[in-house]
Amino acid sequence: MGSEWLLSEDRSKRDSTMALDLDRLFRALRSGDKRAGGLTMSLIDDEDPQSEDILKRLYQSENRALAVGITGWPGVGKSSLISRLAKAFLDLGRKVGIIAVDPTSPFTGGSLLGDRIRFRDIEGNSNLYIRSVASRGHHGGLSRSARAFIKVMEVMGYEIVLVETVGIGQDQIGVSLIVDTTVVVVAPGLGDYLQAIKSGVIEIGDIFVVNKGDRDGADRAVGDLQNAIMMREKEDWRPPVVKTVAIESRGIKELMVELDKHAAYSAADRGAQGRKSRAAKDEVVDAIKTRLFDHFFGGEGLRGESMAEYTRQIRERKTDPYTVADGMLRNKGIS
Ligand SMILES: Nc1nc2c(ncn2[C@@H]2O[C@H](COP(=O)(O)OP(=O)(O)O)[C@@H](O)[C@H]2O)c(=O)[nH]1
Ligand SMILES: [Mg+2]
Repeated sequence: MGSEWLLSEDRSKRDSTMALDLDRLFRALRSGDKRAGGLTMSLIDDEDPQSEDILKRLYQSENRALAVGITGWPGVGKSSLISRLAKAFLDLGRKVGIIAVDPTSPFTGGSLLGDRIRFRDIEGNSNLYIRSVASRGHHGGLSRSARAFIKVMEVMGYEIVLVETVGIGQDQIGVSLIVDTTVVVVAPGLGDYLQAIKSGVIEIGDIFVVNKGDRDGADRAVGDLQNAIMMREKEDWRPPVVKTVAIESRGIKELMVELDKHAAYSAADRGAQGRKSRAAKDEVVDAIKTRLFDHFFGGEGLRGESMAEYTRQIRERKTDPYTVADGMLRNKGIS
């Protein structure tokens, strides 16, 4: 078997009639081969026919990575913080993965290689692996791909995986279910942190960071957050608030200490295990949905000719989506 396509992320080189040798792929992954990692993640992102077999194998790995979600609004300093954290872990000799779910992240675009001085001392480090989640696929959100990417990095021997996500909403909540620790980052000014308090983000944070601690209002933000956390339902883990100045690498050690504490706590905690169970249940439901969807549409997706006709009728208000769905299910002998 030729190896060009195995070692290339250029899928067009792959003969579509030839199945990928998964034993070989996983040997390459376990040896830490980044090209094999890139190929595996692309196959998953593209929902390749072999991606489920790949996912099954990923779950058999005994390697474990600590996955940390870093979340918050654009501009609060997530990427800066991640680069500093990555640097600190790399200095300790750890293998660090970064997954950018944020499409605007400098990790995903050319600016990573541009003039952003904060990345200069980590990029190119052989113990660092950066990937972005490219597509939502049609079967799951970004969190589905991100979860698989964490597992790929785990198999490759990465010990810490930092996942950058932006904004709030389903994807954000989804991401908090697939990581071990969720760090919510806010910044003083602009009312960012007050928005966080109002929007329910408080509920998903295991650790809070007030970044841009060099700015006015940072201490007030810490206090406000602490108060908001007090209002949370009582639990054994009291989320700490850490003040950082990412651009000066200040507060990074303190954040690492809290990450360590939380890792130790959640390894033993029933609440954290409950969250993992919920995440596992979501995955089973996802898998069932995918199977039902594929079975129902027979690979045609929503592109079929009759679908075009239905959507026209819905647009023209001659029918509605619910009646169409009922009709389609009846045609297939379901319901
Ligand atoms: N003053 C100050 N600026 C910061 C700090 N951390 C990041 N920034 C700046 O804030 C901007 C946004 O940072 P970035 O990491 O891209 O934020 P992200 O969108 O949350 O990933 C950049 O111009 C950073 O240089 C900090 O601690 N203090
Ligand atoms: Mg960013």
